[in-house]
Amino acid sequence: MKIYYSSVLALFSAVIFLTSCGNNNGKSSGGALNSSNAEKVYVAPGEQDEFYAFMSGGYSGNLTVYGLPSGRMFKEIPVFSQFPTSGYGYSEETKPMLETSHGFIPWDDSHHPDISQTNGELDGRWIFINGNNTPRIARISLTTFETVEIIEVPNSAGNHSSSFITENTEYVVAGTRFSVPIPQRDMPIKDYKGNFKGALSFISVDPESGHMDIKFQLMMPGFDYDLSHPGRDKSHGWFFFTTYNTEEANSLLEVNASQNDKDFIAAVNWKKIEEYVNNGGGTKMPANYAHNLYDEDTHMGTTTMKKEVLTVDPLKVPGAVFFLPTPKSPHGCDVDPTGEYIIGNGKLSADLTVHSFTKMIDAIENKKFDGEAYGIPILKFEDVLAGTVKSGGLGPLHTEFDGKGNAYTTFFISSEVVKWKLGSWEVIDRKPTFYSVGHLMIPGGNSRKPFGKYVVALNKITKDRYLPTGPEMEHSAQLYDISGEKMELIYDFPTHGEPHYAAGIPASILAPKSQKIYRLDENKHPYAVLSPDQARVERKGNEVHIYMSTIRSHFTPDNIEGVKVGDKVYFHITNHEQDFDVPHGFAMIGQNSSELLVMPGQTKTSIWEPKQVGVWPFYCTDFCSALHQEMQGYVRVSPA
Ligand code: CUK
Ligand code: CUA
Repeated sequence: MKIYYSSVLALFSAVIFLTSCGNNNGKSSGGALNSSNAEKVYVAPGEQDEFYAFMSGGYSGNLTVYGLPSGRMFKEIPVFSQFPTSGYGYSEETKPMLETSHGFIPWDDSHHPDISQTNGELDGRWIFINGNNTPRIARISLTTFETVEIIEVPNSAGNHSSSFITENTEYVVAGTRFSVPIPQRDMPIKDYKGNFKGALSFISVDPESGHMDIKFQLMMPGFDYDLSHPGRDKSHGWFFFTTYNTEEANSLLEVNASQNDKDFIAAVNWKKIEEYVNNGGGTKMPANYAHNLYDEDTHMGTTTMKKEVLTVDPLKVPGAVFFLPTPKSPHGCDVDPTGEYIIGNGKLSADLTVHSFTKMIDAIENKKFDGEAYGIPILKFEDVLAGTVKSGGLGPLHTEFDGKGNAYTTFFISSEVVKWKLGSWEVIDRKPTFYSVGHLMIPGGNSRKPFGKYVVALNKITKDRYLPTGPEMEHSAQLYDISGEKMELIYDFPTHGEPHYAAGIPASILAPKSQKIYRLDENKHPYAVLSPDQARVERKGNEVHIYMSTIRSHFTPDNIEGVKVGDKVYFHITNHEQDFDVPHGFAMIGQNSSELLVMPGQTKTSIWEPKQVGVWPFYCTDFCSALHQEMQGYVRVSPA
C-alpha cells in the first residue's frame, strides 16, 4: 500500500485509514506458520518456557506474566487494581496498598514495566511499573511475584515517562506527561504557557530492602514529558526524556502543538544533581503523597502519608540539563546497549533521529549552544546528530536492541517492525504486524545485555487474528524469531488489558529464585494463629475477631455463635498447609468485599458486617482436596 502525505493532518487521517481498513474481511494474512515455526513455539507438556515476559496490563492496572516462546499466560499480578481472584485490595492487609492522597484508588493505567539491574544487566530482584493516571510507581518482588511497595508521585500528572531504572537500580525515574501548576492552584487554563511546570522525579531504591524514596524532583519547563530512558555504560549518570508540546499549548489540536518542527530530548545529568542535593542543594516544598509498603514478614500493608518533597531548579545546577532538538514530536526515547546512541522516534516523521552521546558531550564542553529555553541550553541539532535512519515506515514509536549491533523499531501507522543497523543506519529487514504496533520487547532489550532471540510486538488492534468475540477483543502480541538475518513471524497470542510495554528475562535467572511457600514459623502477622489450638473468637466492644486456622479441609472454628447484628466481624485466616500450592479460600454470604485466597503460611483478614439475624454459611472457594466441598461453617447472628 502506498501512502503519501503533505501535512500533519494527512498523517492523522492515514492513522484512521490504515487502522480501519486493515484486513477486515475475516481472512488473516501474514500467516508464516509452517511446521518449523510450529516447532519453535511448541513447548511440550511438562516442559517449560525459555523466557518470562511481564506485560503491563494498561487500563487493567495490573501486570501479567507470560512464557516465551509459548505465549502461555501464567499469572496476573495485581498492582494498582483490586483483584477478586486473590482478594488483593479487598483484604485488610492489602487495602493500604491502594491508598493515595486522593483517597482509596482501586485502579490505574499501568504502562511500562522495568526489571531491576546490576551493572546494566537484568538481576531479577524486582520489577517496577508506573500508574499513569494517579501518578504512582510500584515495586513487585520477583521472588514472591507480589506487589510489595507503591509510592505516589506528587506534582506529577499522567505519569507516563516512567518507570525506567538506572544501571544499578540507583533510581527508578518518573516523568510527568502533563505539566501542571506547581503547587496546584486555581488559575486560568489559558495562562498555561510559562506558568506550568513538568516534574521529573528521581526515586531512590535502597540496594538492600528495595524501599523507594523520592530523592528529588527536577522542576522543568512546562512541556509534556513523554518517555525516558537511562544512559548506560558510557552514558551512565545521564537520563534522557522526550518532550512534545514545547509550544506549551493548552489545547493539543495539532495546529497548536505540532507547529515546532523540532521538540526536544532533555538530557539530564542526574549524577551532577545528586551531588548538588547531597551537598544540601534543593528546596523542600510541601507535598501530600502516600507511601505504601507491604511487609513480607507480617503479610501486612501500611500507608504513610508524606508531607514534603525536595525540588531542584535546573538553573541552579549549571551543566546538568540540556536540550537536544529532535524532529516531529518524538515519542520513544531509547538508548542502545553501549550507551552511545540515543534514538528519538518522531511520531509524525518517517525518519528516526539518532543522537550521539560522545558528540553531545563534545558540544557541551565546547559550549556550542543554539540558544536556550527557559535558561536551559539548546544544543545544535547538527552537532549532536549521529545519523538518520531512512526507514520508509510511518509513525515510529519505540526501539529495542538485540545486542548484536541491530535495532528494531515499531511503526504504528505503517504497522511494521523495522530492523536496522546501528552505525550504518541501513534498513536490514521489515516485517508487517497485525495491526498497529505500539511497543516491542526483546528480553533484556533495554539493558546492556539483551537476549536477542525473540522480539514481541505489542499490537493495539486485533481485528481478524482470533475467533470473533463480539465488538470487544483482547489486544494481540506477535512473536518474531530474530536469531537470523531476517525476522520471522512465528506466533500470535492474545494479551490482557492493554499491554503498553513489557519486560522479559531468561527463566534461568528468575525461576530458581521464585519462592515456593511462606513459612508459618516465620509468620509475624499480629492476628496469625500458629497452631489450630490457638484458634478462637474474641469480642472487643462491637468488634468480633475470629482467629481462624485452615488445613485440608477444615476451618477451625467452624461454628461461631455470639455475633450480633451491627457487629463488625473480622475473619483472620491463617493457612496451616506445609505443602506448597495448596491455598484455601474464604467466602461469607453477603460479604461485600471479595473472597480471600490464603496461601500456605499466610494470614489474611476479611471484614463482614451482618445486617440480618440468622445462621449464615461460609465456605472455602479454592478446590483444595477431595473434601473441599465439605470445607464450610456457620455464623449465628442474633439480634443487637
Ligand atoms: S506508550 Cu503509553 S500510550 Cu508508546 Cu509507552 Cu502506549
Ligand atoms: Cu480449602 Cu477448599
